[in-house]
Amino acid sequence: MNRQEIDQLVKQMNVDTATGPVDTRVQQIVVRLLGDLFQAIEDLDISQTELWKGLEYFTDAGQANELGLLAAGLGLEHYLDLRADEADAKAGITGCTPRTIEGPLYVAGAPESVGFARMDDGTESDKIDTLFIEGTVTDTDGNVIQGAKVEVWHANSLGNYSFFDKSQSDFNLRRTIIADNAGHYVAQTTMPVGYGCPPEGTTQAVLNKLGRHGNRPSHVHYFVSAPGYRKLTTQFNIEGDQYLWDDFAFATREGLVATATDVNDAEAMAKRNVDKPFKHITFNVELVKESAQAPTTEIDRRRVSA
Ligand code: MBD
Ligand code: FE
Repeated sequence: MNRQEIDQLVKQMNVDTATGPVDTRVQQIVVRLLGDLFQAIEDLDISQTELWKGLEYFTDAGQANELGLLAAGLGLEHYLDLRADEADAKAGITGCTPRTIEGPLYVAGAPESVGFARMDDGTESDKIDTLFIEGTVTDTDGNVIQGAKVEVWHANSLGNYSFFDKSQSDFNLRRTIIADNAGHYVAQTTMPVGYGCPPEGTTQAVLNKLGRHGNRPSHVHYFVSAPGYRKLTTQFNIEGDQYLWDDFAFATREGLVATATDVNDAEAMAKRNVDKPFKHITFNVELVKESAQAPTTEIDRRRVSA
């Protein structure tokens, strides 16, 4: 069949058959995606077995709750960031901290504190470096944003995230820090280790077919928000990790690479109230004012909340 015949057939089956109220946006998208799928079946001569294997794959990926992971791994989530960047550029939005993907592992409801939070539950203190993260939230002119909400989450020494990894305590390595009167936030935590897709999982199965690995560099996620400003979804990825520029989820971006410096002088340790050398990362955040010119950065997606 040619495209005209395909589109005609899709319309006959899914548009002309409507007998009740139609969500025209859903109809538009379904019709387009079905037409594109039928066309791909034609062009690639996709067999019936291949088609059913594909549907079975989505069943399995959904049952494993890996569709969010798949979207990250295939670059769909990064592509949406590139589109959002384009829309920002068109709207004249510049100068703020770059966005990068949320990923599938955020959990709402983390403990909240002002200015400072200890993020780790202490169970890995003996086997991994302590990390202090600090920064200031400002607007694009450098004015501090008091009370900005800084949501931070990251992996443990095995690259695993609490909640999804049931061996960790509730909200381990997840906190909401309200920037103090100087727009400053400080987090005491442990050095994250890069995530790897579950080796026997559905996402890794596709990556294997593509000859790809499923690893991320060491990184820390952020949502930063304040009234009147566009919500920022971002992360920093840590210099020195072998996957820094080989991230299976394509989240590392210019402007989002952080260097962890070693701190081992007694005075600094005393000031931070720790008894061993630690790592330190500065991550300042610049938010841009809310704008009607660009699509909202408040993304509605299903997120767990604990
Ligand atoms: C992660 O930690 C992550 O950030 C992404 C994008 C995908 C899988 C695991
Ligand atoms: Fe992550």
